[in-house]
Amino acid sequence: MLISARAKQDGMALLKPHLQQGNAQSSGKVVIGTIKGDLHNIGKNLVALMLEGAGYEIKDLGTDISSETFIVVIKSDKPDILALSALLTTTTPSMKQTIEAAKEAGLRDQVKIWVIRCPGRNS
Ligand code: B12
Repeated sequence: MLISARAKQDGMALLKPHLQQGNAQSSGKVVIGTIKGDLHNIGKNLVALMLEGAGYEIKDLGTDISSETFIVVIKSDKPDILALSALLTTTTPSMKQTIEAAKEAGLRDQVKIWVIRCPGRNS
C-alpha cells in the first residue's frame, strides 16, 4: 500500500498542472494537517491533492500538529477551511481539543472545520 501511495504521489505530480488548468481562480484557502500524536498522512495527502486539483489553495502543515500550531496558522493565514486528519482512535480527542482551542481564541466563526471520522474505530 505504501508503494502504491508513492506511485500515486509521483503520478499526481505529472497530473497536477493539467488538473489546475481550469481553475485560474482560487476556490478558497485550506489549512490541512494530521493532528498531534498521529503520523498517518496518506489519506491527508490524497485529500490535499484532490482539493488542490479542485482549485483550493492548500497549506499542508504535515503530521503530528498540535492544536496550538493550528491556532497560530488560522490567525496568520486566515483560511476558509481547517481540515483535520487522524487515523488513530487515540488521537481523535486532539480534534476536539483543536476545535475547543479555536472557540477559546474567538476564531471558530471565521473558519469551517472539516474532520475525518477515525477509520480505525471499528477495527
Ligand atoms: C499505512 C498505515 C500505517 C503507516 C502510515 C504511513 C503514512 N505515511 O501514513 C505506518 C506503518 C507508519 C503506520 C503506523 C501506525 N499505525 Co497505522 N495504519 C496504516 C493502514 C494500513 C492504512 C492507512 C491508510 O493510509 N489508508 C489509506 C488512506 C488513503 O485512507 P485514509 O487514511 O483513511 O484516508 C481517506 C479518508 O479517511 C479520508 N480522509 C483522511 N483524512 C481526512 C481529512 C479530512 C478533513 C477529510 C474530509 C477526509 C479525510 O480521505 C482519504 C481518502 O479517501 C491502516 C489500516 C487501514 N486499513 O486503514 C493502519 C491503522 C490506521 N494503523 C493503526 C495503528 C495502531 C498504527 C500504529 C499505532 C502501530 C504501532 N503499534 O506502531 C502506528 C502509529 C504511528 C503514529 N503515531 O501515527 C491502526 C489504528 C487503530 C485504531 N483504532 O486507532 C490501523 C487502523 C490498523 C489496525 N487495524 O490496527 N500505519
